[in-house]
Amino acid sequence: MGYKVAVVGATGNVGREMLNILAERQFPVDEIAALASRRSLGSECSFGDKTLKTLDLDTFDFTGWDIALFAIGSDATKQYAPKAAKAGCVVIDNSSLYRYDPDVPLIVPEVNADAITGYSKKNIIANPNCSTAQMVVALKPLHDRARIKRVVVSTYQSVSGSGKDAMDELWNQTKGMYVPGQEVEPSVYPKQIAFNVIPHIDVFLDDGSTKEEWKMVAETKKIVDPKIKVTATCVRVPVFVGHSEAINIEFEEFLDEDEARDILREAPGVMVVDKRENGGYVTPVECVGDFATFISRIRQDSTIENGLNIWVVSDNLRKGAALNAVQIAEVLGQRVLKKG
Ligand code: 2RA
Repeated sequence: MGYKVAVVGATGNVGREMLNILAERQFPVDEIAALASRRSLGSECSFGDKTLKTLDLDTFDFTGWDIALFAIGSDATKQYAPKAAKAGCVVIDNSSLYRYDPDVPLIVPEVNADAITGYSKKNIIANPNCSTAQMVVALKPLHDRARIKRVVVSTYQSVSGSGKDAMDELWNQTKGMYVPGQEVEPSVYPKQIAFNVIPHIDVFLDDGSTKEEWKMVAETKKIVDPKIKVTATCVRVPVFVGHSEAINIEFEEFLDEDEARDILREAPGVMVVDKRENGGYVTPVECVGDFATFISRIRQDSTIENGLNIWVVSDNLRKGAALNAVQIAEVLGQRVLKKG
């Protein structure tokens, strides 16, 4: 016996990946519903070798459904998630709406799966921001060995994190650079993204950081350890899929780079690719479609007493969103709902 699972926002980048990954990982599904807004009604999406017709989220009754994976914006989530939760369907939400709610667990299964027991307060579980997910998978095993004091991270985030329109903008703007008369002005982004990088993701806050940077700080503290100091610079780069991060870590005690590498090789969800030679590291184009969080360039930071630098790359639509949500559903099924 399996679960009745709804994917809300089934026609978006993340929603489609949720359906793909539910099928790839053979999640025990008895019935699947692909839900979308009225404007996407009737469109089709794949679930393994099946084709699903999208259903209207606005009129859908979640009564009797076990799990709803939400992949829509915070405003729409605010309207529909409580309705699903109240009907007894456990919501796993990819938006930022509930991530900082003390009554909602924020889960990366490789890091804090035990926190899932807190789901019953609101019948909602939050999925972290994509740039946070891959970082905490890398930090947690090192933190368990040599308590982390401080993290300085620079991200190189692909345009798929902004949605399909952003991917189209990168594609058309790049083409337009070579075809006179087909230039494409910035619209999704404030500045040109083709052959350029933009040090601005989400809105600016009063202290000069952006909300994306604030999310990495707040979510790392909630998922790993509130005592860890984090400072982030989040940058959009002309890559279609795959977020990369240069992470500098300061520990309470010295951690040798070789021991760090051995720890990461054994860590759940991690694939270490780290050779000090041409190509001995992972780049975004190589992570697309993979489940792993790849870690390269592991090396001491000798400018501080207990420092380490690492390079972390992962498919932002998978570990950064859809895969993590499905993994949460797996933990929920195994530890709580116990069907299937
Ligand atoms: C981004 N992390 O990359 C944000 C939302 N997915 O745009």
